[in-house]
Amino acid sequence: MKEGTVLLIGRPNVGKSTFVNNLIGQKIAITSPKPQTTRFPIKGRYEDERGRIIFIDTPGIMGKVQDSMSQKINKRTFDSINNSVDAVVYMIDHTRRRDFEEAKVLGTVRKIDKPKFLLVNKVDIPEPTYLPQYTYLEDEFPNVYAISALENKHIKPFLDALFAVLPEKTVADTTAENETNYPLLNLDSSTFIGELIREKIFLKMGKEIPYTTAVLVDDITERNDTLTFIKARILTTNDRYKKMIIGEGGRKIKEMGSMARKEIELAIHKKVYLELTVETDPHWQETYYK
Ligand SMILES: Nc1nc2c(ncn2[C@@H]2O[C@H](COP(=O)(O)OP(=O)(O)OP(=O)(O)O)[C@@H](O)[C@H]2O)c(=O)[nH]1
Ligand SMILES: [Mg+2]
Repeated sequence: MKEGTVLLIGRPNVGKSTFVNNLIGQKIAITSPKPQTTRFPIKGRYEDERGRIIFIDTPGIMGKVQDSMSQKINKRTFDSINNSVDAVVYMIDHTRRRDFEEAKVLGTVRKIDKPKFLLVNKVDIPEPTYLPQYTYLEDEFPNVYAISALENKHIKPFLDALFAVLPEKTVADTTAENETNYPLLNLDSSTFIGELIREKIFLKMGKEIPYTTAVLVDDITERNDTLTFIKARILTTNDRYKKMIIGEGGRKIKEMGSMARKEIELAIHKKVYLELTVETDPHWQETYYK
């Protein structure tokens, strides 16, 4: 049996979280078309008859870091590169031009001395394609696989090659991490529920607003066998954004709350009452993203 830890790295938006969710067959990381949806490394376990792999989905590395928040998020990805990693998966999106940001990620990947795999994602999209801009990477990465994370297609040859480089499991390795939270390994339920709510903000609000927000889950109480009460707060940096998040007649927050509630209900197999509010806190980044 094999057992190993695999780091997934790439620019924002290339499809890293989509890939991990669809491979594992359960949503562990939120996804959206906006960059840096993922804010911290998330560990999920994949298992089959060959063994188990712990994938670490990381936040996309931002090229131009203008604010302290992206700087902190980038740092979390850099910090997740360490010796406990057995292999690295570098994911690119052929539908986007290679640019300064890609060069920054490639520079980071180059410094990692582990077996490396290049995944060319989104091959279900025929065009636009900038594939010719990336073919030079084939010299550097002997293992190149074109996949569709969204459709979970063409994954098998990659997985076969990945398992081949992972170490044989030793007896000492058998203490599995956090079995109860399988397959999601490093987020507690309130953080995960906060993430599901945050995803709806990324999906439903305009370009800038998601970056002014964080979600805090204050209470999860099982009222009875069938109903769970959840109280959560969206924090944003100013009153103008707060108004937009609430929307006319509370329509926007109701829509996002209802989407999140339905998803939480599916995840926990219970009815959920979600009390969702918005608060202005100009300093949440300093308080919650140290
Ligand atoms: N068509 C297509 N879209 C994809 C594919 N993989 C991901 N996407 C879409 O690309 C967008 C970004 O996907 P994510 O999984 O959030 O990307 P990420 O790399 O985790 O992004 P960050 O967390 O911001 O670093 C989402 O809208 C996905 O639905 C794919 O294989 N094909
Ligand atoms: Mg992500």
